[in-house]
Parts: sequence; structure tokens; C-alpha cells
Amino acid sequence: MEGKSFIPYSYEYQDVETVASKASSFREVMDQRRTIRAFSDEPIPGKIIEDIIMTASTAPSGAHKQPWTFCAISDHDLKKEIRIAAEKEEYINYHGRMPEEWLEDLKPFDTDWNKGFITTAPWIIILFKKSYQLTERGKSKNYYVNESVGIAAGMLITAIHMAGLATLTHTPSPMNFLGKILNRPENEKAFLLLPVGRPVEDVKVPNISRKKPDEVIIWK
Ligand code: IYR
Repeated sequence: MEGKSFIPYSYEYQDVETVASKASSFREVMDQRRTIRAFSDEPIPGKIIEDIIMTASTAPSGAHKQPWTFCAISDHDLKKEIRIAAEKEEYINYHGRMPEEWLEDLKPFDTDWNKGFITTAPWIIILFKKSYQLTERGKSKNYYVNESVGIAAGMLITAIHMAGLATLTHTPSPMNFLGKILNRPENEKAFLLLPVGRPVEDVKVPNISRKKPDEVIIWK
């Protein structure tokens, strides 16, 4: 049995004015983040991707199982193989598998089955969730896997934005082709695909607005 082991946590107490100013400026920075669909092919060093991923991997998780694997891909042939497989599924999605209401809801975003960003962006990160762990002694449980991996994905997107890069959360559906192409073990299921890089110079984003505080917060 593993014993309990606690160490001091170095919490830096900051006065409430400092906390208020940090909260407000971080809000502003994060409000600048947008999903980008047109990427430049400018190469980005792998160390940056490692730092971004390891930031995401600091996410809290059920029983600290860290039930995720990040697959970082810059190899062009592999990206191409993934793009072809993703477009195959997306073509079917946009031509009948997605109901009319869904297609209508997507109109403002001008998306379609073409996923050129998979080969253009210098990196794609595929986030896999580990439904359970595979150990030498067999299977062991993970807990709150979707919640844990969802939190890690949010932190990944935040890290990408704070580093000065852009991304897009792509959810090709069904996604099982990713595990096959990337040869992942049976306990890993693809969760999200994120191209990472710089936007093209003249990038445009949909003219949409975020909900206001009174639409998302209930104070009691
Ligand atoms: N997965 C498809 C469709 C799609 C669905 C939603 I909900 C979006 O917000 C955007 C796209 C695609 O990636 O095109």
C-alpha cells in the first residue's frame, strides 16, 4: 500500500488589489483568443510544443491518474494520412450524417468537410483519453476521464494562446481512425485533434460575440 505523503505548498499571498488586477488582465488576454481555421505553414520548434503540452499535463485529474496521451505530429506524410481519413468521415458528416439543424447551426462558421489545416499547420496534437490504465499487472481504473481530459484540453488551448500561437478544436467523427493510424493501445480513445501554429497573415474570424456575465453567472 502506498502511504500518505504531504509536502508544503508554497502559496504566495498577494493583496486583493493585485489579485483583482491579475484576474482582470487575464480575462482580457483570454478574451482575445479565437478559433482559427487558416494556418500558416511556418515551422514551430518542438520544444514549444513540449512546453505547451506539459502545461496541459499539469491539469488536475481523478485520483491524479493523468489519463491522457498527447500525440504531437509534424511529419507531413502522417499528417496527410490523417487528413485524408478525417476528410473521408467529414464528407459523410456534411453530406447526410449531420441533421439539417446542425448544418444550419454551423453556417456562421463556414466549415465544411475540407480539413486543409491538418496538413498546413506545422503541428497537430491529438489528445487521447485513457479509459483505463494498462499496467504489468493488468488493467487499473481511471476516474472522471472525460472531465479530466476536458480540463487538460482547456489548459492546452490556454497554453497555446498564451504562447502566442493559435489552434482549433477539431472533432472528426467517428474518431477511431486516429488510434489505428497512430497505433495507440486499446485503452486510448481519441478525444480531440488540434492543429497548432500561427494564423495566416490576413486571417478572418466569424463576427460572433460572447455571452455577457448575466447570461452565464448566477449569483446567490
Ligand atoms: N466535426 C465537424 C463539424 C463541426 C461541428 C461543430 I458542433 C463545430 O463547432 C464545428 C464543426 C468539423 O470539424 O467540421
